[in-house]
Amino acid sequence: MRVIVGIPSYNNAGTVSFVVKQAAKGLKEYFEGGIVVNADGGSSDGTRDAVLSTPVPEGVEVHSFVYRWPIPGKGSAMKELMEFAMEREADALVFVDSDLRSITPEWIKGLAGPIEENYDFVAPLYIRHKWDGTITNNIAYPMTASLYGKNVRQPIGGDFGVSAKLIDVYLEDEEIWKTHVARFGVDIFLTTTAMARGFKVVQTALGMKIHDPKDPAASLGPMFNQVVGTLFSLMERYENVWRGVERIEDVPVFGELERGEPEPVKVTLDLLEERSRELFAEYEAVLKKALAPNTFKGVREVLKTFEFDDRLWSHVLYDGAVAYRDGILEEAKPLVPLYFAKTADFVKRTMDINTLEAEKVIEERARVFLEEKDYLLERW
Ligand SMILES: Nc1nc2c(ncn2[C@@H]2O[C@H](COP(=O)(O)OP(=O)(O)OP(=O)(O)O)[C@@H](O)[C@H]2O)c(=O)[nH]1
Ligand SMILES: [Mg+2]
Repeated sequence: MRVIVGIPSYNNAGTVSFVVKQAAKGLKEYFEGGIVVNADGGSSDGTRDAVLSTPVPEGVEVHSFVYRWPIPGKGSAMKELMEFAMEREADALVFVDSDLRSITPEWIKGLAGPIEENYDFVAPLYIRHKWDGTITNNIAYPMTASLYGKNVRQPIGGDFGVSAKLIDVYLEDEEIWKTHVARFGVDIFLTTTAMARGFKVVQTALGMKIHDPKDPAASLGPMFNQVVGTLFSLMERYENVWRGVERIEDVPVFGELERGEPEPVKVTLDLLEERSRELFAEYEAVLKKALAPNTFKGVREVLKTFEFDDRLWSHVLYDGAVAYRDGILEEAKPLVPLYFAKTADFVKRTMDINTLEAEKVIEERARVFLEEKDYLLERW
């Protein structure tokens, strides 16, 4: 099987060489070689030099290019990595992030191996610190599971394996690459498209994910807007798929997930609450129009205590999706203060428990979202 590993990057000189090395080792060990290719967004810190000067085993080629697609973002890099993979007639393309510090050669086997067994989309399954991946845990996971009925725990993990057949579908409509999909919307686009179009989906156990994490209130606002905007637009497109889904089915897992407590991720609770209140005041008028009266009333109460139950949170996102469809919300951004509030609630609720125990809180959330799906169906 011809395997290519694609690495999007933007100013990752400090970490990318390690990723290239591990990827190259994985290709050599498990696939008799292959290509590692980097698509860079015009880094100024020498990222491309770091890629190209990494020593790799014989039989592995290393390439690096600056993507040409005019929208700067992770999605544009991934689009051109897919085009590269098609030109080279790859059977499987593996994406890995350039800020990973816990990647091993086995990740390449785990992400590409299932393609050999006729899967088309391989999602990562890793242990992440309870406060890493707050957009995943609060939104992408419960929404995707309850809408499309597949229990994929890391729908926007960033490290994926895809088949050539699926790449054709990702590249079929150029227009989509002019949206938030060109930025951080790309991960939810890849996962949702694979599910909604009926491709064979699997998860693969990768152990821990350790990367350069972000403190939510300080730097996750734009990412929220791009991920949630994409998720909402795809709801319009795949309405006929998710409408009929009434249960969440398990998705097979390749390999076995080890246990352990990952290194802690920093979350500034005060900043979350402060930014939540500030941004809520800024967007109050549009939120009043976008949310159902009861939901709006509920979130006003939330901002007093930062206790935010999953049922109300599901209504916020479901109302948000409807308002987005109707053009009342042109972007998902006005929901950012509520994401911060929900994250504050989660941080407080999980202050004294470990990552494994926090998992239960998140699984329960997906169950609540599914229960509340009737609410979405009524409003949609
Ligand atoms: N080419 C390119 N790559 C990017 C850009 N932004 C991010 N990336 C790459 O996309 C990958 C993921 O980006 P991160 O910033 O680590 O985001 P993340 O890990 O998904 O998000 P967090 O979980 O919030 O940390 C990394 O390999 C980045 O280098 C960009 O504008 N252009
Ligand atoms: Mg990262």
